[in-house]
Amino acid sequence: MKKHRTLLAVVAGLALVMAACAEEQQAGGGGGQAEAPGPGELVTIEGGEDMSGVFIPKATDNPVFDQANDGAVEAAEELGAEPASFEGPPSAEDIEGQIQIMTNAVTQGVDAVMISNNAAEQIEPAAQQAQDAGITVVSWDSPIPSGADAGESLFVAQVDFDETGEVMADMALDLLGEEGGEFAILSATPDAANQNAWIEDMEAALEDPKYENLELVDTVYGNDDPEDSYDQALALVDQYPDLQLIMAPTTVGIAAAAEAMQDEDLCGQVLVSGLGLPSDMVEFTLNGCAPEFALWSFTDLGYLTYYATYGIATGQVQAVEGAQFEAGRLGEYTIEPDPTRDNGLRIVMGPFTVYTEENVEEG
Ligand code: RAM
Repeated sequence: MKKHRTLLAVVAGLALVMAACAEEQQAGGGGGQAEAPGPGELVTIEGGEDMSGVFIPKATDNPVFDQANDGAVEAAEELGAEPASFEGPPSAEDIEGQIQIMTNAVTQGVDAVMISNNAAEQIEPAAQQAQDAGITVVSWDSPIPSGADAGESLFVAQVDFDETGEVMADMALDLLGEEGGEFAILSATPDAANQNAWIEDMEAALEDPKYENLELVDTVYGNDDPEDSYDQALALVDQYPDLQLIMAPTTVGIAAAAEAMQDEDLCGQVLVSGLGLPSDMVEFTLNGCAPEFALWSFTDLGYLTYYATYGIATGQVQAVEGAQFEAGRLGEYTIEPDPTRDNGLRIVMGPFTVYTEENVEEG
């Protein structure tokens, strides 16, 4: 009996040692070579390996993308890797320019590309080519519509896209009150996957009877260009004399629309809301032209994007549903199917911050 027990203890001990060894191997001790842990096992992404990458914004003339790049550089430094090169077209209208940068990255043979897609489906052949060449393709801010079917491993969503419509509808209701009124959307470029998803979500949210007095009269595009957006805002006011609100789900559009309303002394008549950078909006929030708007941290978005991409490119994280990892100071994330696309995976950063005169100065 005693002999049996000793034997059992030895066998059990051996099994434990073997399990521990297997776990150590899985945890990526061998860097990119080791098999990444499967879903359900939390991976702490660790530095030590280099990763060459390109961080591609919609355009380089938009300060939110500089903030995102600052976050990506912070993450690279933390992980001891070379920061990705920040390359984008000079303006958001230059869609061809963005596609060309993705294609060049394939020629350069980098390890990873991180893109805020401004070219809708037109980016897909280049993204697929990148993945075929062994490059990790991660989108952030604005996804690749066909996701995994077009070479994308993961989309780093700033917020839950299915919440954006309601957040905007709620701000419109807050500003116009129960009696509602006419409002119009001033968007970015017509091919921006993020804005198009948010607009679609807002249209769906408006079906709720609580928003029945909010009447969406038009959607126009200012191309994330301050002048175009300014002109589009004025054109809306000319075309719709009863317009009470311009909802701009773009940091460029909202600031331009608020400036246009201020310049024309229209602030009391036509309010402006949407997604804005607090530093751009502070003056318009305090003077009542844009009393309420929302956003998230672009610095954190860039930081999280770099971490997730690094985890995938170095083989520490598998880009599969259920994979869990810890991304430095932002904590834990789980990869899940993206409900806004047919075949894409996402992680959601969140949350929104809603800004009013109470907090816009701290933003
Ligand atoms: C602009 C860009 C960006 C979007 C924000 C809200 O800066 O279009 O993609 O996320 O607005």
